[in-house]
Amino acid sequence: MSDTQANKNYSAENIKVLEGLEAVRKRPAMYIGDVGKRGLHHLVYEVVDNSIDEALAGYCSRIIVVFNKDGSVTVEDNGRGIPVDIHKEEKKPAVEVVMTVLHAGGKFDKGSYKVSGGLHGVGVSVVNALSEWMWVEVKRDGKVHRQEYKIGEPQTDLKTVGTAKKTGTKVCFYPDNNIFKTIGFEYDIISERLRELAYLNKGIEIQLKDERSEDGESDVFKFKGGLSDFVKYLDEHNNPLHNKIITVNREDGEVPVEVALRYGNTYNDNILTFVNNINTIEGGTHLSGFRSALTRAMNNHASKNNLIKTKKNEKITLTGEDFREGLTAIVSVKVAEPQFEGQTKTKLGNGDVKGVVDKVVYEGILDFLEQNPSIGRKIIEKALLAARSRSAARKARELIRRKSALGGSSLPGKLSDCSNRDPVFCELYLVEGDSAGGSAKQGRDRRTQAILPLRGKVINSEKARVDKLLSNNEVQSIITALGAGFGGSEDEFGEKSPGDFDLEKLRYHKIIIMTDADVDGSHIRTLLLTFFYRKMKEVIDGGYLYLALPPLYRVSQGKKESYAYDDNERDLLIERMKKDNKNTKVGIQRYKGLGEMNPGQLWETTMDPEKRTLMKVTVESAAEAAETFQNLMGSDVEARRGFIERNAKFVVNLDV
Ligand code: 0RA
Repeated sequence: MSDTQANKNYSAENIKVLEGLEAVRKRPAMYIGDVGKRGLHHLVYEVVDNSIDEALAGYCSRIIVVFNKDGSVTVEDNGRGIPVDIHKEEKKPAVEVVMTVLHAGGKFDKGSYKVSGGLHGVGVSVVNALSEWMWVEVKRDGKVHRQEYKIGEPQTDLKTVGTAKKTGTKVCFYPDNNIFKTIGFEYDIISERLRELAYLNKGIEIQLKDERSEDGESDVFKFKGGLSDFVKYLDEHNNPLHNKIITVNREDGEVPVEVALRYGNTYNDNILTFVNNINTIEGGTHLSGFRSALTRAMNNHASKNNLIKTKKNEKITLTGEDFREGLTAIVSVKVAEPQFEGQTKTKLGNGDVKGVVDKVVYEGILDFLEQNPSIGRKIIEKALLAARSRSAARKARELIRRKSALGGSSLPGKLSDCSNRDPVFCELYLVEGDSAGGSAKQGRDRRTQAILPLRGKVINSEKARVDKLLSNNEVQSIITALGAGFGGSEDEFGEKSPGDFDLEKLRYHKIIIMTDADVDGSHIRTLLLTFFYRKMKEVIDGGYLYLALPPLYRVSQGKKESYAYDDNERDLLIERMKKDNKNTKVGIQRYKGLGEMNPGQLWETTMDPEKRTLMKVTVESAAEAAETFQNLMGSDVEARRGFIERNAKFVVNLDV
């Protein structure tokens, strides 16, 4: 502790501050989600969010983020600078209060859209408390003011350290190694988010520089087109149905709504929704409003202009699903007091937002289509095609349903089912290939573990229309084995009709994807994740989908053998075996495929509930898998392989 501070009597405020910081350090996950990679990167977002707020208030045009050589991160903006005058209640410079008092951000609320209770917006003091060291420099009133901290505690009073012509805020922090599992920032994670922020807040320049190495990367994100540019970016690999992007931007009323959308040649939709710049992956009331408005506006436009031309005896109603086929859309709203719900607190709950978004988007789309009738015509034509294929799909689904209803042999022939009938205890292994399937079948606990070997190609759910998807043998087997049906159209509230997919009927409460640890394996895993994400998201939401984690190596010494699940572990095992005798022969076998293990080994390493590690698939990771495939569309096979190899890593990032 510095002299100045030691000489001071501890005031009630000081004690309050220390208790606050202590609480953060004791339960960091409560404030930043977790202490893994995600939580670590969250620190940067937290700091950047403050600068974004300043930009949204109209005072800041540029934000610079730097990964420094020493492992710290600097975030600098050209805003007004955090105020430095003495805070009346705390009797300290306002900047010190912001940096050290939990939730002090609110006291300086500029009436903008601060996020309360959501993922972000916990305040920069949380970052400070979780940093080995941190400093802030404020350029304001012609001076540079500086203060330094260690694990959230000021090391000196706020000092003047120079003169300044301009204004701005610069903070630098070094995350605490004792709190975080890892303190290595990943360029790609931060750059993706900064790019997103630059799209969502058009015109703001956000720079990112990696100065940790000589040839470090750098980016400058600044998008005049905002959400339109975002749609173009997401659409990069698709052929657009129309060039011009449909935009809605209505600032009036309590809830500013911004929407950009375009149709492409794909069959799924890609609707990203944001509330106060936070990606609401679980959707919510703004998404409901958008979906309802889209369907109504399109149908209204179609009937007004007599665009639904049917063949004789054909009856077609265009549903929301038809208007979402091939749709890329961004919905961004600002809500003063957002209520976040759902598993990951990324679902907007504010009821009034639905009506606002619905009204604004309905009017906006209708206006656009009236001014661009040729685009309207193309969209309605595409929706008609979608409706016709939906009807074909319904017939295919009926066929599957009828097949399964035909008495005893309802389950797929290649399924080796388990004997237990209580889904809670039952597991289904989706296994790549017949030989691994055979080993799994022999090695399993047949009471609770069912095996479904996947022989043929699993179709890419990202690329195929539903009717085609349902004619794929592997997809059919999975659907019948799970026993919960398939599909059914959601209405704008996200509700399904009876008789379609029903989670209650699911025959297994653990569905485990078990693939080889090679490129083909990761390909199949991605295809399966994409299928579940696109077509049975309920299974992921329910927490029923898992990845098996087979070992990569067998390390043996005489009769002793151990398994390693990554290179690090392998090296540790070798080291341990060689500890007593440097010349000991250690055998290393790299498993390329599950088929190289005998049934006993497969059981012991990958299937035994007592010993195995399963990774639960999260919606985020599955979404990432689906995205991977979107990027693959249209590219050639070689490029595709390269892409898969480079992206196979995402599996490692899954939550355990
Ligand atoms: C409160 C009031 C004012 C500015 C800020 C906060 C501010 C905070 C941060 C955090 C990072 N960069 C920032 N820039 C500004 C404005 C007070 C005034 O000048 O009237």
